[in-house]
Amino acid sequence: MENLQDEKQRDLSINKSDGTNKFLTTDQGVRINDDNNSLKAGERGPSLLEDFILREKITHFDHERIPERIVHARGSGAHGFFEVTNPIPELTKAGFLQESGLKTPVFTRFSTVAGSRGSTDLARDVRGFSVKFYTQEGIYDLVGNNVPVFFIQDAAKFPDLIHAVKPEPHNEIPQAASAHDTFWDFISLMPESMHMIMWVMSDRAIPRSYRMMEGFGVHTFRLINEAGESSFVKFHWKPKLGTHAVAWDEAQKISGKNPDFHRQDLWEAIENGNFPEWELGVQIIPSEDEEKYEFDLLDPTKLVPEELVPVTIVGRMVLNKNPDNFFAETEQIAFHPGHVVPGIDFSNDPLLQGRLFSYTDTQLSRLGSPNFHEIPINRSIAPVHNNQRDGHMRQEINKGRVSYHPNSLGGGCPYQAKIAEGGFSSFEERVDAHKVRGRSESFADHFGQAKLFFNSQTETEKSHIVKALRFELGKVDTAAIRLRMLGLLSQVEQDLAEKVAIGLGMTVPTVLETPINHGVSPENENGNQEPKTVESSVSSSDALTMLNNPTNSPTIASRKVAILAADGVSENAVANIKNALLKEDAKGFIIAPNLGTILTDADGELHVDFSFLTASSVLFDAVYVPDGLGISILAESDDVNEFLNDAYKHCKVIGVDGAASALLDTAPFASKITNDDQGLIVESEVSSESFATAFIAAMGKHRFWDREPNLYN
Ligand code: HDE
Repeated sequence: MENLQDEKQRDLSINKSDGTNKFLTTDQGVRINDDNNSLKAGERGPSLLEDFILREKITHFDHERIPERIVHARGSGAHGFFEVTNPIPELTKAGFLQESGLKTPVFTRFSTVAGSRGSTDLARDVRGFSVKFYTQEGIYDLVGNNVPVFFIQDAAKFPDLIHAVKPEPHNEIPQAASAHDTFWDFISLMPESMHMIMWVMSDRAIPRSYRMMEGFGVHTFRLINEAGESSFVKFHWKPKLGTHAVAWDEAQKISGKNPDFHRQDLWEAIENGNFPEWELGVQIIPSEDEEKYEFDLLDPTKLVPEELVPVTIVGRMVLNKNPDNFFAETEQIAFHPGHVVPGIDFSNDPLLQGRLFSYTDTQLSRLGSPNFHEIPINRSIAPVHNNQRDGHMRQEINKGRVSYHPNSLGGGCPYQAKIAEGGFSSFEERVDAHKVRGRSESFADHFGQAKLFFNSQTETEKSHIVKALRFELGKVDTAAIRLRMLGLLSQVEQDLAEKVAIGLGMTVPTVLETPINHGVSPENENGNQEPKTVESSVSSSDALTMLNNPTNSPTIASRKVAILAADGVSENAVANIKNALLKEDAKGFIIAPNLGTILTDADGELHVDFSFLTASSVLFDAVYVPDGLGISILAESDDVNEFLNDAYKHCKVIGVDGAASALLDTAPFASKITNDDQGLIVESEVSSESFATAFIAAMGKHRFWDREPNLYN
């Protein structure tokens, strides 16, 4: 197989345009002499309809927008490549997984689900994680999320779920938030969503960065090998930077200070050469093990614990190029879980089956034509020849009189490929069944894995789930909905329900109000089961936590440190930390009362990156206040106190040396500081190497959540 790493860029270059040193023209190529004035009958007279230049410009502008995605409208993407590190030819014949070192171009888009295109990146929400592989055998799309399970079991409920979570229809409130009555009304009647709810109420739903999220294919898919044998597979993306989150209070503040936080983070990391990277892993379940587990592989509300089936790494993805044009690439890209190549196939997961219909259908209204595959970002680098013809905005000029098959006039071309020639053939699964509108009994467990998830969390993470639920349900006006939710939560864990109830000023109901819809309506006889709990055969799994997650590493690469300073700051101290950070690929930014420069204690000048007005603790990973004569100015600043207070509250590393140590005595949180807080790096000696080492090591731990019980009680 030929290495295709740059093939997609070469393909895109055909459509790229750059106006540098070129004349301004109309869309018809006529050079424009005056782009500032419309054609008028006299300088003060009415404009003339004849002005084709004005009409063309305004008409194009009037039609610039296309409908945003019905879900996942808000997103950001980048180009990169996928490289095979551990080929699996025995499992799949997919060409892009065959040879070690083989590189395939990709475009990856991350997104939130509920918000509009202009909504905040830091909403509490699932994140989309979609990868388009431009393989030599055609397009393969892995359209996943950063959570391995989903809210519902059957595609029929998807429009209901999305209607419930989107802003309420009468007043279009709230934007990009699940904390409102309609969402929780629906959830409280859908016990099958409880496992997903645990994930969405956890810090997975407020990632620190797109670069620090896991990705999951969610459904069980099939791999097919050359011999036509099938195994089931679950796909995993494991981030090189580990899996990290922000605090909920922080997320809300970021939404105000920089709603583009994740978009900017991805963009800047790539511009700075800190290319985001993930490993692609597979969990393989042999066909004969299909019914081996206490959960059904076809049920998308279940995961396969890594303790039962380990994840095998097969390759890595690196994102190394930002798009040239957001609309042309990130907005017009069209993913579809049904875009598969020979060697990959579907399972009968009823959610996946519904998705296989939805994605082409939605592109027809979003992109406006069945020719969306011709849009440069969607174009396959494998040759495309068929008898599909015409339609809005058709680009291709198909030659000849033949547009049907079979034909003799065209010599039978384009001709079908035999399986040995790479022709796609579906896995020949035997299906012998009655046609039913129903659900399998094996889908009836709605609480077993919700319990597994909750019980796998650290105490800190459990407390964050409790607080998230208090927040979300606290925004629900209808008491009956809150009560139903407490009942469902008690099925996951009594202690969880009781703690949430305290925050709501309610008590957990002892008699469960039977949820009226658990996948089947009472009138329907087909598979009408009560929701139940099936104990998971795994009692706890570190892969499900963020804090004990095996993907985590102490790297601080690409992290940002705020250096608070004023005139008289120690030049050595600043240089010491900045250099130490640079060695770790992290960066320090000077934040001072005003933009411009500040004077150092050595009469030098330091460039100021942000003023107190434009910066905020929530936009940085850690804070450092260096020694200096200006500490008294900082001590009196409300902005500095708020900065430090937020950093402390969000459990970030705070470093102070020399005279700056005094700031901790006057800080609003001074009385809460404990002696064993390893996130506070205090040093009387200025510019010491050990200070920088300790500061960086502490940053590698990400956050010091042990502070929290003291903060909130
Ligand atoms: Fe999607 N989903 N979805 N979804 N989804 C869309 O397709 C849909 C589901 C996911 O960056 C839409 O092109 C149905 C699960 C991502 O462009 C639409 C069902 C998972 C993206 C659609 C699901 C996803 C979408 C809207 C239930 C995780 C963004 C725009 C049967 C595995 C892709 C579009 C991008 C987008 C339908 C459930 C992931 C309407 C009907 C489960 C990451 O077709």
